[in-house]
Amino acid sequence: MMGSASMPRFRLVELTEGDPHADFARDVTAGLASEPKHLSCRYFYDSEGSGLFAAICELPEYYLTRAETEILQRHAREIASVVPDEVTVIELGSGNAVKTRLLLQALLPGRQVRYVPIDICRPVLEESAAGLMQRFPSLEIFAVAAEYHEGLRYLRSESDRPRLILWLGSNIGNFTRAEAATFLRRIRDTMTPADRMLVGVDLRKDRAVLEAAYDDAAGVTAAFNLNLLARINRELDGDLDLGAFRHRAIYNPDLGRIEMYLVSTRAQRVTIGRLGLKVAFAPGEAIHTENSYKYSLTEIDEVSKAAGLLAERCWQDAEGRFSLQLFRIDPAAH
Ligand code: AVI
Repeated sequence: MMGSASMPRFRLVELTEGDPHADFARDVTAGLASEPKHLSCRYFYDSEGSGLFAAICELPEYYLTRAETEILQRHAREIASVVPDEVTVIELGSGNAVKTRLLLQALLPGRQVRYVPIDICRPVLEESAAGLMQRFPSLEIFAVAAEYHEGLRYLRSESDRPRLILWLGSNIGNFTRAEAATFLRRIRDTMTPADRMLVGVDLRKDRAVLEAAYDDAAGVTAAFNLNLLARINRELDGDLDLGAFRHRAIYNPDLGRIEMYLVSTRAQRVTIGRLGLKVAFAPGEAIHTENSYKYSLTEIDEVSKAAGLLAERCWQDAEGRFSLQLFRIDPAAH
């Protein structure tokens, strides 16, 4: 814990429901026994995977981070203008919080800000909090190491001041549209009329741009995807040969989503010692590891309406690749 004993500027709680290793073991068992095989993208983000994701955000092909940063650079002051003098900024999936700095920079002069980053990866939370505290000497940080649904429960308790809830980076894209509406509705049900929510959403666009963003020339996204198998080897005593799987990212325009797979390059049988499991792969057989949904403006409207939210403002980057939406609750919604 940092800060003075009487008034700590930094606190961290870890809200782990049950045993995360047991969840991983259970989901790997179920996912590899399924037809077709699948693994959840929530398991990408161990320390290794969080580092690889930070590297993805810097890639020339992964335009999402740059586009969202451009919008924040241009409009952070306008966003700050709707925020009261005392505010709690809650960020879901805060990661390294690089973009959040732009907002905090606009908010902090003249405001008392408590920042509540919620992220599954504790080391990332600790590192980003240390950087933010150095950069912003008056900032109070209460970090929450938790999954989204646990973090949501926490949102209810942080209600002594108006809140600005951040869900940036098109994290919404890793939910189906129905799940996104349900999740936003659950957040909405914690909001008062003074609260605002800022959501970053990646927009539908050309297949070539999308597929390059998820299959970069340097192979960082491939390494990010393959880290799931490396994680099975590390944590569950697997013997998967990473060289016998290749990364695949394809755009499905009907569903408006990028789909990521790990494809077995040959017939093989793998053993996962801690699970007492043997799994056979046919040549070309795929494990589905992630969906990343892209939105039209109409689809954003539909999901936000279903969640009982009203867009007070929305912005796009100059090339119209990404949208940032500032929501408040729709009092007329049921
Ligand atoms: C975290 N999430 C929004 C990223 C995305 O674009 O869907 C994860 C990612 N997967 C591959 N590249 C980035």
